[in-house]
Amino acid sequence: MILGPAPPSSWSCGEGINPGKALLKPEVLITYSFLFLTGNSIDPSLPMQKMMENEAFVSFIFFGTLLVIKMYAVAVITGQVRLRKKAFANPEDALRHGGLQYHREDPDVERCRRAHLNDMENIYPFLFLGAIYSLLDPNPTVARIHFLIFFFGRIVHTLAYLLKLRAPTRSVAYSVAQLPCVSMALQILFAAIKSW
Ligand SMILES: N[C@@H](CCC(=O)N[C@@H](CS)C(=O)NCC(=O)O)C(=O)O
Repeated sequence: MILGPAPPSSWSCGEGINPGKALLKPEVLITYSFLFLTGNSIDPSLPMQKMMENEAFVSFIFFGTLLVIKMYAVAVITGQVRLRKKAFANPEDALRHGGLQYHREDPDVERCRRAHLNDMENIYPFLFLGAIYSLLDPNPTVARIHFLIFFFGRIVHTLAYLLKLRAPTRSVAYSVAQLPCVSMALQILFAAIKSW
């Protein structure tokens, strides 16, 4: 059942620095908490609801979030390798774990850091391109193929980096993951030019 009220005009948080106005108005919070607790669906004209009806966007959210979690995993692994190899980035950490001599670099830690840096160079742009591309109303299957290729390319890239797999495994994974990004970038540019 569609029960929701008209989308509130105060839904946005961008009302500037005005101490008289709440960032998110209490009546909005109360209304939506009520709808949530009573199990009633909210008005499908709400932007977020609309977004979640976009199959391509839902696929993008799914794979994008998995890749963000993968990046967190690399960060955790980096910390574990630091502890195991006793190679700390800061003197206070080294002091806590045996002495200042452990304030040093280690090739395995640096490898983890390079994997993470490469993720930042590639996954951050993907999060931008994928979001915009999804809003162009692409064929959901084609969109999912784009996201899947990028996702598996980046997973293999990380595995190849951390497990020191034989070259050119990492480079091939990197290149394969770039393909859907180039495709999405071109489609976004064409769409932008068309509606210029
Ligand atoms: N910033 C990258 C740009 C090119 C790139 O991302 N290459 C891939 C495939 S060879 C890579 O895994 N580079 C290793 C890295 O970024 O640490 C680099 O310096 O290599």
